[in-house]
Amino acid sequence: MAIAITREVSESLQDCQLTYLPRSSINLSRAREEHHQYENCLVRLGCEIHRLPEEPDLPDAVFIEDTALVIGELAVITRPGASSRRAETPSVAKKLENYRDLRYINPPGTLEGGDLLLIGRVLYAGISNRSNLAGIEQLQSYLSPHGYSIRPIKIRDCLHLKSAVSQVAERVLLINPNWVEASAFGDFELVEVDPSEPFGANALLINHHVLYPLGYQKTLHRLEKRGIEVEGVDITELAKAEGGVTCCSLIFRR
Ligand code: CIR
Repeated sequence: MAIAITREVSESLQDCQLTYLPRSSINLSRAREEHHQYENCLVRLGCEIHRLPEEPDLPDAVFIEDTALVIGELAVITRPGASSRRAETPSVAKKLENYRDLRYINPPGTLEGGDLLLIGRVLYAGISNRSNLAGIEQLQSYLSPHGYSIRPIKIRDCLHLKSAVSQVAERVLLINPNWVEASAFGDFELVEVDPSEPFGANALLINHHVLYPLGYQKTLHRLEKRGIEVEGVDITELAKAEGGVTCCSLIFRR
């Protein structure tokens, strides 16, 4: 069974980092309810939830994906490019040390998990405002000995690589081609987001099912037309904090 580490939504979520969206009022109790429904969905898809306690003073701590990369052989604790998020990592390291040997991204490297798309033994690593080449090179030094190859990719106009592209089936990616060069993924079949839904490229593939936000109906229909089975989740409030479905969990095999 897969483990999904999550973290309760912080009471200070309203003060989250925002890069591309204007600040709007977030309903905290609704955000918490969405998060619990998201966890329930992960349980239905075969995960065991390990929820870390709330970090009241760390607004973005619910977006736990950004703090680590877990692979079969080890876990890498990131160094978020957003300095307000660096205090999120120690509690994640403490949890992950029960399951994996840990490695750390050190200055001047920065890295956030939202920039990492792992498909088999190939890791696509977004070069973004949050993740730099120094961070990606450190990651490479930890992963290469285990047979992983790293492909750095520049993104534009979005927060993370996985805002622009994510995996929806073994050889199928969901992509917003305005935010990342589609040719970088030439080996894959690509489903494009509906042009009216630029934020719709973040999907979470788990056990052959895709968790996908209910807010992007046109793209959702494109996925269904392609024969991809979708579990819709409402993340309206979390999306106001620029959160998506991949970023609320760290999923790995025991
Ligand atoms: C941030 O800007 O860091 C948060 N407000 C949102 C992080 C979303 N993370 C992700 O998609 N991996």
